[in-house]
Amino acid sequence: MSSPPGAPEQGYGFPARLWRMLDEHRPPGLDPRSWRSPLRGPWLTSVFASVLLVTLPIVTITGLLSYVAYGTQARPGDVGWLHLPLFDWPTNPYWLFRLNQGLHVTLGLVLIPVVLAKLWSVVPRLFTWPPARSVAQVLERLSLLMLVGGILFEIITGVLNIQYDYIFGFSFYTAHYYGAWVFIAGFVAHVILKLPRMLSSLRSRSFHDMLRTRLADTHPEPLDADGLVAVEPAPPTVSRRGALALVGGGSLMVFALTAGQTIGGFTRPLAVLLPRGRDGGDGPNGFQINRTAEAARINPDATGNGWRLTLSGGDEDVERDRDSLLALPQHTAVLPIACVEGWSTTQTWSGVRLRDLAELAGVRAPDGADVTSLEKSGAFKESDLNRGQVTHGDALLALHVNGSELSLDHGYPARIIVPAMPGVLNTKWVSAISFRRA
Ligand SMILES: Nc1nc2c(c(=O)[nH]1)N[C@H]1C(S)=C(S)[C@@H](COP(=O)(O)O)O[C@H]1N2
Ligand SMILES: [Mo]
Repeated sequence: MSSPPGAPEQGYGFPARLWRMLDEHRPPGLDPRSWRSPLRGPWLTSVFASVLLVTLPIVTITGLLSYVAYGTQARPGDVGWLHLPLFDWPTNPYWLFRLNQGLHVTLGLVLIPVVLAKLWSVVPRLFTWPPARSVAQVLERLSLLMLVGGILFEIITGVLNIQYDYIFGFSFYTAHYYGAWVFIAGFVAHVILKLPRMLSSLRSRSFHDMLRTRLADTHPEPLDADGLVAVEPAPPTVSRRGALALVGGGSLMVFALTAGQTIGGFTRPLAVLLPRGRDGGDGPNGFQINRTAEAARINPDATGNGWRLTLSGGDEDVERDRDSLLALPQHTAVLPIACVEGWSTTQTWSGVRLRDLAELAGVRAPDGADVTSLEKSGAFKESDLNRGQVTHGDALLALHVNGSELSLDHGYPARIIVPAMPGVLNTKWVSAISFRRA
């Protein structure tokens, strides 16, 4: 078989002709030459890449840890064989989940400008034609699809979730988790393929010098094999340091407008980008409310004098009204509510120790507990605590906060508060606790 004239020598007839045909039939508009920024090039791309190489693993690992913290709440069946080997999420130190989730959400948000800048810097690559010339290239492009698709999906679902709470119900959780694994696969492949080029590109010019180069002295990088550098560059309108400042400034601004929700204090009112975690009103119950009693359709009558707490797990169920719970030894602990959405708030809670309630129920060494809420629908009607979360000395069924009765919106007549536990498990309007025996 002979190659058609002009086809690459090494090609067999068919692929060579195919490539030539594709080359001649480039879809209109798919022309890398239409990307003309003189800043694009391996060095700039590698600067963004090196930032993401260090920081994205932190976002990923804190995300996976958050999944572990959900424990049995995550329902193993939801994610099939991707279910992580579960270990019991600890109760010490009490700020562990707050730190984990604050990092995950804050860093995830702060990196959005860097991710967008990195995508901008490689966008001509999306317009190479034909898209791939070998099996290796097809695989590389597939890993890119997982990387880019994965991270955009995680950003979009993550931001929607923290803005609108659980608009996806628990499927947000599963979707964000699957998306994470697609991203992880793409990220690992990409790092293996590109790390050497990233390092050599970073060495191609001095970062220090680049920060001192003005607009007038800004020139394109030498043409590169990947086609990042514009073949017909336009005159520069911003220096590289200007571009880096723009991206860094964007990240700083996101930080300033979001981090207050978890750092608290005077920074809290600054978190204007977030719907929760700003002003919770005044007084002892004046801190953020994730979902009001009305939104949760709590019938106020059910929380009045007729309310009883049912304790089970022992030989017989035990019922207590609020006054008799108040007659038990009360314990006080300063603990945060740390929501998976990233906001947190630390308050002084008092109430009955869960381990005392277990004893009252006749369960001497509880292995965990199932908590039921008056709330009849949605994801919150039940939650599952592990052994440490029941036996820790600061694990409470809280009746008071900051010296006052709990407000209805914060879970009156009684709510769960446990150190280092994801906020979502701190069930409000508790109606029953079922202890598991060891
Ligand atoms: N019954 C019930 N418990 C609940 C919730 C809820 O909506 N219903 N929200 C949970 C979530 S997601 C968080 S972060 C905390 C928030 O508590 P707060 O509203 O008192 O701040 O309560 C948790 N307990
Ligand atoms: Mo939450």
